[in-house]
Amino acid sequence: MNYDTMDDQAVHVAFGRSNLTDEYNRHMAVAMVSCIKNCSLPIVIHLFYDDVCSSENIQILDENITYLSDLITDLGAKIIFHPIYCPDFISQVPNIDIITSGTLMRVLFLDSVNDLNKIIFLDCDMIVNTDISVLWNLDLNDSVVGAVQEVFKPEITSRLMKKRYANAGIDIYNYFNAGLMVIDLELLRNSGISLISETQIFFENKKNNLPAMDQEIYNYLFQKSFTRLPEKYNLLVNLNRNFESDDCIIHYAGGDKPWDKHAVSKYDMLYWKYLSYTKWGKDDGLLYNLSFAQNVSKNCQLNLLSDPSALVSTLGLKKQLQYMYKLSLIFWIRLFIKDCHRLVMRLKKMKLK
Ligand SMILES: [Mn+2]
Repeated sequence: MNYDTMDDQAVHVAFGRSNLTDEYNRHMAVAMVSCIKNCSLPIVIHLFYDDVCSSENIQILDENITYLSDLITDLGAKIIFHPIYCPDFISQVPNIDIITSGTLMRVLFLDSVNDLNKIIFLDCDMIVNTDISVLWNLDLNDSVVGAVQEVFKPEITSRLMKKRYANAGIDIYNYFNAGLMVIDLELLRNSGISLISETQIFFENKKNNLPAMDQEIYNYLFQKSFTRLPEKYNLLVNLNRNFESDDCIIHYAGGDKPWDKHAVSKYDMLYWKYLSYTKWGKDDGLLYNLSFAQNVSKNCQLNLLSDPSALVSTLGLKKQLQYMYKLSLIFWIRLFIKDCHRLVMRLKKMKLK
């Protein structure tokens, strides 16, 4: 792999996918764009994906690679595609249909980046609404992994689950979310731990039906070499919608994804904001969701309006004017209602006199 001098100070960010031919490309592209738009250092994106592609999908794969490559390059960043060979045991992993081999790229990627000392792995259901270079430069205190602790509420955790975790050798009181991990690759290599064979052993020996597979392996292996990052670097918005700032990395983990429903919170709106920089931001069906969401969330309107270029490219000029017209209409109607109210009050006072 060739890096030029620019890459010496670059932030290296990674994503994993089982294939590059489904609609999750869109969500991943949005996450990538958000990352680049807010990063004050050069950025290199590593995309690890399952090398197997059916012959009828080869053309789609090529088109998608070209599109992603153009998108990222146009934004001034660099993207490196890493097709990954998945060992046979991966297809035997419990629930592999649901978690997909994309999630397991976190344990398969290491040999593809031999000349890299650090990487930040991100889920595709995340928005980086902060400068990720600050996170990149945080000290990990000689830990292999930097991650945000997941609040595992013992009172709602069933006995059975507690037992499963205990049997798997995982401490639920020191448990991190693997949606974002800063990984010290040098320390990882020096530790002598082979991620792939450890993963295989984990699945073969502990057929334990634990829910989030890659997360379980990473917790199992690195709980004792993990540094807690501030919550803002992996904000689980479906659990905490009252976080005071949107200067953070949003993670739509769990059921509610902004693209599944009409977005209502300021966090959901950020997805639409960054979508506008992609080709999907010109899709009418998606725009319906966006305009609905704009009517729902005022805060988010302000976010979008603070970046008019995003709005123009999303709505088009005509739609943007219609939108401004609606906003001003609401303003005048409000003013009218206020005046009526004042008039009524005056009349009441006159009556009293
Ligand atoms: Mn996730």
